[in-house]
Amino acid sequence: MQDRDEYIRRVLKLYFIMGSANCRLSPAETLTQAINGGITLFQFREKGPGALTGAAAVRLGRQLQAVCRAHGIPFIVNDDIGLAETLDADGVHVGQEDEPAGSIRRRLGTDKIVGVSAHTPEEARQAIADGADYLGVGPVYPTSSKDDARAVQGTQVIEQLRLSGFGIPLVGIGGITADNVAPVIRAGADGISVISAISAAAEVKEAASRLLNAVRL
Ligand code: 3NM
Repeated sequence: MQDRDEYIRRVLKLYFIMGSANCRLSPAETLTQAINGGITLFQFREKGPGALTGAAAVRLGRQLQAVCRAHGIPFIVNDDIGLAETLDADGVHVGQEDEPAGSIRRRLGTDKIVGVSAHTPEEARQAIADGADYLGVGPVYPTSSKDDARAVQGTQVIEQLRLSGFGIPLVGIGGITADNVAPVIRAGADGISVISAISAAAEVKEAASRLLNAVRL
């Protein structure tokens, strides 16, 4: 358990989330550059305007998974457990509105990574009881990448969780950039999860590399 937590904390350092709607370059090119810049974990999140569905989503998922595999980066699927199973992804990330983590854990088995979005100590407690490997906590700052994001909470929930003894691996998410990452780590997050700070950057590789340096400071 200790080893697993350490592994999860390590891969959570710079957790890049992306789907085709988020990219300026092609998704594969964006991901390749992000990996070259130092991302430690990738989540395929095919949502938003023009998002691919069905066989096209599976094709893109396979392509991005192959890029991850070639570089030893774990590949997580957002929400869609069926897609994660089809691709034999390394794990899934789910929100509070999705299938409960306990049932996902039973479906996927103990080896896969299961991440859960949590906004309160109660949701965190439930996720841990359900066998979650890590929590995503946000939105820390305003974000335009998620239509149904909750109210901005700053670093308050992360601090609250750590102060009340939650030691589970945890990332902050929402509006995080190289310039505002420091308070997120100081609050107790093991890493950060970003979409636009990498996918929409003029220089994707440099943006990822700057973020990684900021997380390590
Ligand atoms: N989940 P960006 S915020 C996917 O609060 C997602 O749970 C959030 O994108 C949450 O880094 C968010 O561009 C969007 O702000 C993050």
